Amino acid sequence: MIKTVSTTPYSDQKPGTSGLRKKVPVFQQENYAENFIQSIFDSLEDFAGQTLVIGGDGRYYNREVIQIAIKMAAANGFGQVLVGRGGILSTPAASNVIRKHKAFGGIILSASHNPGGPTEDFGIKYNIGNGGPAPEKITDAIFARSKVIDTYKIADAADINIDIEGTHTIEGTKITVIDPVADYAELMEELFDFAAIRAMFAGGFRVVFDAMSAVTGPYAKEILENRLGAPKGSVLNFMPLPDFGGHHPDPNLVHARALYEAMMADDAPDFGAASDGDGDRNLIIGRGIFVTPSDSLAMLAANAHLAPGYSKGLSGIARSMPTSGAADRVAEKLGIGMYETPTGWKFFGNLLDADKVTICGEESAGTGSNHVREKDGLWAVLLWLNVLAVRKESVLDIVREHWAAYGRNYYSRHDYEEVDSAAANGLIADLRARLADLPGKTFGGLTVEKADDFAYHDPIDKSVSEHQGIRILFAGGSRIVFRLSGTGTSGATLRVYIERFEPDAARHDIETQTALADLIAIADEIADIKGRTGRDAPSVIT
Ligand code: G16
Repeated sequence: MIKTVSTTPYSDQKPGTSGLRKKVPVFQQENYAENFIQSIFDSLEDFAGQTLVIGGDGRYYNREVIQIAIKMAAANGFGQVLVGRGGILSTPAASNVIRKHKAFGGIILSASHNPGGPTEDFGIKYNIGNGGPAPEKITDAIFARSKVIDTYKIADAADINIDIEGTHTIEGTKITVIDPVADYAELMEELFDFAAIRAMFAGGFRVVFDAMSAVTGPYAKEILENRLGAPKGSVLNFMPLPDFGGHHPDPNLVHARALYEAMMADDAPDFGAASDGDGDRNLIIGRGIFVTPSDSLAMLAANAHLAPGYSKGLSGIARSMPTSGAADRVAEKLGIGMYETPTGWKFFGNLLDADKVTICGEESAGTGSNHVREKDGLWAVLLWLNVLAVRKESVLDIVREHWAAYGRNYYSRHDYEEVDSAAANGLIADLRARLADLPGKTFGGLTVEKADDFAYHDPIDKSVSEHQGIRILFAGGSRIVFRLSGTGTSGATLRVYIERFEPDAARHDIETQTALADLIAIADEIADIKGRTGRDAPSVIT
């Protein structure tokens, strides 16, 4: 039986950078998840009889919402639902399943790198038929609908057993529980030279991958250990846990500190990597060298032709605006297009669909390609391994050679988390009001050349996205960007992105914060960060 349930709207269901993210108790309010899921369905057209993919990163509350989403998809007329076994699908794997099975779209339950647990974070996002996050046109429609919704539809059926692969029927809708890893592992085998990587491992190359008790564990075990022959134990923390073992499943130098320390030791493995809660972010560390996400994008773009899936070369590269300009130099040398988009993977979808770009990346530890429409942590790890297997050089040597050839973009992001929202909004509003006065002014010996509030004009669908970050560009190529995160769940997070270009190879060995010290001081002077936030130092430096 299909029930139509009366409900009242919530006013706070506005999707952020990547879907709706809130604390678990918020999602546990009466009809909260149901309202949002129905608002998604009400914003879509012509999906009767089509396929919907449902999966999540296994965090606390995943299983409950998986059952709700299945029953609501059945009640709303989808013909088929594909759900990952155990309710698990990494974000890139979900994107792949949507594309491979020609689904209408997918619902992904994740709050990415945010912590999980009864009082921590949960999230729901909708991906469209190309496998990518819904564009703003759709997320705006979902939010508008959520503000007036008065009923939702749900099948009055028993929970299905999502822990065993098989097929069920609810109200005429076929529900198939699928292996979450198989399709994804098969795709990786098509893209990369598994024989070369296997030979490298057999020759004693040591890899360590920290799955951070999150969703990539089963994927990394299957691919790195079972298919590529890395020794058992190469994948750490491989059991997905609802609370990620009490940690932040965020692969950065703060939350993956132990991996970083291990990789800086004299007897470090050759290659260290980690992924986040839902498997779309990556951390890359060679013995003695952390590769910043911006550099990793540039280096992967410069070497991608060494992997079978990219042997024909790249059509173009895209990066989010706050990501460093390192990839721009690679695009220039290759003579291919370079696109600068707002923060948010959804902005890459049109460029990928139109084959304007093959590889995309963001400073926030996301890299990916046209193989799916999400960033992909394990993909980045495998592309690095493929490059290392072919070049037979260390990560450190590859990084140094790259800087020598292209110059080095010193780069760091300073985050001020859980800042008072009014103070953070005030800081940005004040900068915005002063943009016209900044050019020509000198701070610490650096002259502002240009200052603006980044706006993106999508070259494919002609949509315009404004207010995407305050950019202050200095003569000589240095840059400071200020923006507020769209993924936090309490207060505001101020992100300050700092970049300096250094062409001289003799000056490529300076510690990053030291190399950027003058710009860091200028950022505080221009925006009065300490005064406005009351913080002496950032909460996280990456
Ligand atoms: C999401 C988006 C990314 C974005 C990141 C940080 O990643 O998909 O495109 O760069 O958030 O966004 P913000 O600076 O607004 O917090 P994820 O891994 O959280 O899904």
